[in-house]
Amino acid sequence: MSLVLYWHPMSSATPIACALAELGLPHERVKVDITTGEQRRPAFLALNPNGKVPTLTVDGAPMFEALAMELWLGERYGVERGLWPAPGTPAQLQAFSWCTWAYVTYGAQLVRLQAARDMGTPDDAHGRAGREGMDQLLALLDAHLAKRPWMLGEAYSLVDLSVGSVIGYSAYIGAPVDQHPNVRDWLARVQARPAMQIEA
Ligand SMILES: N[C@@H](CCC(=O)N[C@@H](CS)C(=O)NCC(=O)O)C(=O)O
Repeated sequence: MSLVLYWHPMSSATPIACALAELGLPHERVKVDITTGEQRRPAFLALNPNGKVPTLTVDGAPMFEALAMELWLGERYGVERGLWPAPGTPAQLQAFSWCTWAYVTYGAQLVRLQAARDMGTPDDAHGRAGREGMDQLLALLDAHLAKRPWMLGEAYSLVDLSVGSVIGYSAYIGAPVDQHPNVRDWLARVQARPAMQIEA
């Protein structure tokens, strides 16, 4: 199967590049310079009408949205590598739930802070509300991680990579995890994985 990742450094494509590395999957990388508008070229829009990275092609067939790629990579390649739960197990239900939680529920708070930052007013009402919303969700995550070392239990999985990528980015833009020691320690372990060190 041929995989091509369209990416830009330090972007939403980064977790996908890391997941491909964690899975040890051979693939081609095509850099799309989103600072010069390459993402709006017709050839790229034909792959992803949103004009965004990441975009992944699988034997030439395109897919978009990082969350969709993470779930698909887990299902397609993760199970056989011990990095994703087997179909039909309770752990698989948790995998879908937590990855979606990170991108959708936590992500909804994250974008409020991101928007405030982009406006140059990270401490305005939106920024504060976003940070508060994330803090409440981090408390929930902290309670989850108090009972298990990794998101799904005793073993690292791509769920840690997905959730950790979102939480790591939010910490980077100003929603620290220091008040949540289980999250803080888990995030450090996730970020120490060799696959997270690649240039992406
Ligand atoms: N929800 C999308 C977000 C993708 C996204 O916002 N990508 C940004 C880079 S972080 C992008 O390509 N921006 C280019 C643009 O908006 O023109 C996903 O998860 O794939």
